Amino acid sequence: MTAIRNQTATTSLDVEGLRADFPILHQQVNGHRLAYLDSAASSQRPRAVIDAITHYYEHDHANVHRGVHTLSHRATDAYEGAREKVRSFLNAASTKEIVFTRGTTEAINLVANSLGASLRSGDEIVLTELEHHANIVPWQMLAERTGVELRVIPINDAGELILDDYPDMLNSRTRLVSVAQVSNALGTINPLDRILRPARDRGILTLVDGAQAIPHMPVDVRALDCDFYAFSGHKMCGPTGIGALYAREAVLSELPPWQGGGDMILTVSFSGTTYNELPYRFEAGTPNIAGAAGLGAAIDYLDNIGMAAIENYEAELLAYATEAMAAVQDVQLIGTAEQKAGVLSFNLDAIHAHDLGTILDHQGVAIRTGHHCAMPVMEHFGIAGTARASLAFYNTRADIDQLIEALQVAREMLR
Ligand code: 7TS
Repeated sequence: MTAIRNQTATTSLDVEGLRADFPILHQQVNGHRLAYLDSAASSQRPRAVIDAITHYYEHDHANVHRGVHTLSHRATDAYEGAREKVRSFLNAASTKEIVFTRGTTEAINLVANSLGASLRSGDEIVLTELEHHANIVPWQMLAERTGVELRVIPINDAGELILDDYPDMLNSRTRLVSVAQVSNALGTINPLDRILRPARDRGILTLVDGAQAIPHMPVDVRALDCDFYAFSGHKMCGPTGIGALYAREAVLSELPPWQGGGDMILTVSFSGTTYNELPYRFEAGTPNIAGAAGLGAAIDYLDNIGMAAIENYEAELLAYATEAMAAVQDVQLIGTAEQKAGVLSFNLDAIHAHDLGTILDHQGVAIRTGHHCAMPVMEHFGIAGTARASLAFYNTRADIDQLIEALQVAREMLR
């Protein structure tokens, strides 16, 4: 760990030192230095996270919660210790409010099933046009089962939510407002205060999809005053297959479980079953213990750098990248919101995004191409997909320069 904790300064990140913590970044890909610009899909992991997982399996593994032996205690400590780290990272009031899930997708499906059990035909759920499919399809499936209706806040051509009519969309039938904090396809940072407060004022529940926010900025669920907050570990330097749902205790305690099995019960008999206390009622079966240990290490790592410092550094890098992109002839930037996180979605003239991605890969530049699981966004812009470069704190201007050079090569090749 080389960076010094710093919550305010803008240029204090020792990025080269931080990069040294990430073994995967130091390799040649297709004969070139690797420029990894796909962190919105999945970030990379520092040595500390890899070591935490290895340490767990080499020293501490056993099943959690039910053993009397030492290893089971250690495994339980690793798992519950990670829950406390998540609580602290989100500033939640209690670990009872932190449910481990496979990630954002499972967290949203949990809410769609558990909250969904009490929704009826004619109830309404408000989403936005810029959601990832993970915050659309579970609600469509619920709509098919129950007849709930989905209302959608539209976006403008900069990729910003149009909130003029939003307060009027809320009515006595609205049960939930579910919205991304940051768009994965466009990078737009949504004005959550303008979305959550009108809902809270009317007693409507709110869910924030934090998948693209939590790796890039400080998050405080009590300051946001949301009822649910969903995120994935693998986008914030943690392992795949682990994430969490924050749920306000007063809300979660009223919800029925959605999966049944071991660990989520107190007693089981054929005459009836009683459920465990929070949050275990929502964690059926043997959980991803090693994943939680890795996520805990990722949180320690990010905390040590400081999320405010990360946010400031990435904002500078985004400004640099946006300016550099604008100078490349024939590039159309998709998503030009005033408030943006480190995502550059673009098309290069008539070149198919997949072809562009392949040519860039041949030059060591890793970006993502396609609809980014946000097909309604693509529909809005009348395009099939985009090429998307996405930033993390371990990216540098050298990565951006390599991207720009590779784009120039692609332009020459495909003209
Ligand atoms: N919500 C948002 C805003 C996302 O960006 C993603 C994943 C998800 C939910 C789902 O997260 P998961 O960890 O459960 O899969 N986004 C992306 C992406 O932009 N490219 O690949 C995955």
